[in-house]
Amino acid sequence: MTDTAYPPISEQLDDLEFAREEGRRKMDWAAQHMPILESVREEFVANQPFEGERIGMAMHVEAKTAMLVETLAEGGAEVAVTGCNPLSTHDDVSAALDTHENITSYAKRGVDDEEYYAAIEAVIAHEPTITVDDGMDLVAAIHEDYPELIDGIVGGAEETTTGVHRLRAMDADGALEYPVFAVNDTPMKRLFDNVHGTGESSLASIAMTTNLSWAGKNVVVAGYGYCGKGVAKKAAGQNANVIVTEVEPRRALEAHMEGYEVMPMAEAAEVGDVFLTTTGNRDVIVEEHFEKMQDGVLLANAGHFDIEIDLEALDDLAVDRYEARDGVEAYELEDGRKLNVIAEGRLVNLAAPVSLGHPVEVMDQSFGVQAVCVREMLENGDQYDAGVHDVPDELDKEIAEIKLEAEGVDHDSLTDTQREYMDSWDHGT
Ligand code: RBV
Repeated sequence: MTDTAYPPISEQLDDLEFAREEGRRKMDWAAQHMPILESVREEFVANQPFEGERIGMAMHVEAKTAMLVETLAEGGAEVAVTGCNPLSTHDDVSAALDTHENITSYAKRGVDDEEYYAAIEAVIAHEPTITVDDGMDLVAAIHEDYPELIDGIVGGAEETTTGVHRLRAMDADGALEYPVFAVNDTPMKRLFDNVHGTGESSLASIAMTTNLSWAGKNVVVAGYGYCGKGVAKKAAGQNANVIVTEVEPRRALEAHMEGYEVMPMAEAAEVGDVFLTTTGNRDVIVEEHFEKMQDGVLLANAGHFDIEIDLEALDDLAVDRYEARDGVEAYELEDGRKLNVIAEGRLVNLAAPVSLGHPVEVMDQSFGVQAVCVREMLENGDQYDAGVHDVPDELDKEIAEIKLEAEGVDHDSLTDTQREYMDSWDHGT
């Protein structure tokens, strides 16, 4: 079944040698700032925990992800990888990965829907025993089109909020037929990747793409989950006036008590200068909002899929449409207002031409958890039934300890007396 119609990246690029060198240079830089993966990799190289396994991956194929892919391959796995977003792949990194004897990379930037899914199928044709997803496209394609492979799959791991959300819905329907770790839901992922990673990289990508300032702007953050919190905090730190929209009453209250303005999108639409969606839901900014927006606003999305801003409706309203800058599409309305959409409404921190994804340090943490989850699934897979599983807390702590040690940060431990106290119920006043 490994004979696939869709070719690896090495067969798709003109100047392959140059691409490989550039990709390797990006990976070398990332590697210098990824002490967790370095430590895990040393362990994997010594113990070869993945020998004989085939790992299928659909992730944002850029330099940091490449270090995860290599770490798994160095641990003995045969890895087939493709992208999880049509615009987030770095072709040079994909090409550099594809030179590894244990790795085949199908990821390519700018693919259309057909090529995107052909590449997913090419990964599946390797008959993976483990899947690592960012957004659940691999799990979905296997269940829908290749159910005969499920028996051979030990388990999987899922990187992102949207993927875990989809998996839980699938699990609730009784449709998920192998175990998958919810990597996104660990403290090491949520508290750092979702908050700091999304916050820093989304704002940096928008600033670099537009060359505009945050100071004094009204920045509307849709959704106050972990990602929204990060975006709001970092925007406030850049001297923006932050407005939050939220549907969940406790989160709305939390944003209010953090000092942000909270209001419905219908009101925020009138005053916002920049709109950034982080909800994971569809139709967050729609026609009635476009109609009220000021001339020149920026619209961007930091959620996994490009469904939060209704671009079809915006296109219908527009009398003209043109590329105002690299990564910025201006939609001109009948009354002359221009609304600027960044990165086609796709995951802005990865999909704009200048985007580099989350900072290296946070991805080291997230991918450290991914790596030990794959190890756990292979060592103890029989302990996990089909369905979504929380990552064992000890694994998450293991990654935190490696990072603290690398940073030279020492911390306290419980004494025996303290541990006993915390475990008992009979201490009163
Ligand atoms: N993400 N990956 C990167 N490789 O540069 N940046 C962000 C990268 C992940 C992040 O963990 C998030 O959960 C997911 O992308 C959304 O698709």
